[in-house]
Amino acid sequence: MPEYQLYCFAQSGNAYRAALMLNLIGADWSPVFLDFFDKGEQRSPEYRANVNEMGEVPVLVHGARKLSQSGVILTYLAERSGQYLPHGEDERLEALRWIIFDNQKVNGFLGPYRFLRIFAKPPGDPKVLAFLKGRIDNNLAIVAKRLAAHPFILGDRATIADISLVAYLYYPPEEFGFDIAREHPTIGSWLERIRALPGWAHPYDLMPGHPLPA
Ligand SMILES: N[C@@H](CCC(=O)N[C@@H](CS)C(=O)NCC(=O)O)C(=O)O
Repeated sequence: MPEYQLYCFAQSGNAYRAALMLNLIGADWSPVFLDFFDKGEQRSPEYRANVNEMGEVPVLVHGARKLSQSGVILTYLAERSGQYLPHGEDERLEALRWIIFDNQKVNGFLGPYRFLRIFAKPPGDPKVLAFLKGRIDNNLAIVAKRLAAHPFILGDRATIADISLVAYLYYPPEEFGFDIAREHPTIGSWLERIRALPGWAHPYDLMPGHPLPA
């Protein structure tokens, strides 16, 4: 049995943060497929009772521990491995600041936008999509500006703040209907720097469940 198990599915950028981190640190891990789209397993009483009361992925299982919230999982893995770890109080707080901004306002809007656009049946109301797109454009511009001044979010090296922020950004542009890397060249080159890290893999190659059955 691998040291870590991760409840996840291929289309989840929230889970990708944890899967990518496990791969980048060279952890011994295996995915546990959660059937989100067909069975809605995350909403079952069993899942809520035994895996995650919040009804979400990712969940990282490590021995007797079950951790949810990707920011918590990233912190745990960085502290245990010493990799992608912010150093000192200032960096730690700065990483937390970007992780919260990401969860709430960057990928926190991008994930539901993509879901409502391509997975929801029926698709989301155009007015809701337009609202989300406005927020996304504003918040991606904030990230792009930051990356104009630094190769990575905290400075010269990649940390868990970067791994959090890439959550949905490697999924194909057709899924969003706009090309984030092309619209924001500093984000595009940052994504290439992260793609070059040893252990990087695409979400559709790292987690089970892609493609979805027709
Ligand atoms: N802030 C959480 C977000 C987790 C999340 O929203 N995961 C989605 C999958 S991408 C989920 O499981 N949603 C449950 C549902 O919609 O029922 C994290 O970063 O771990």
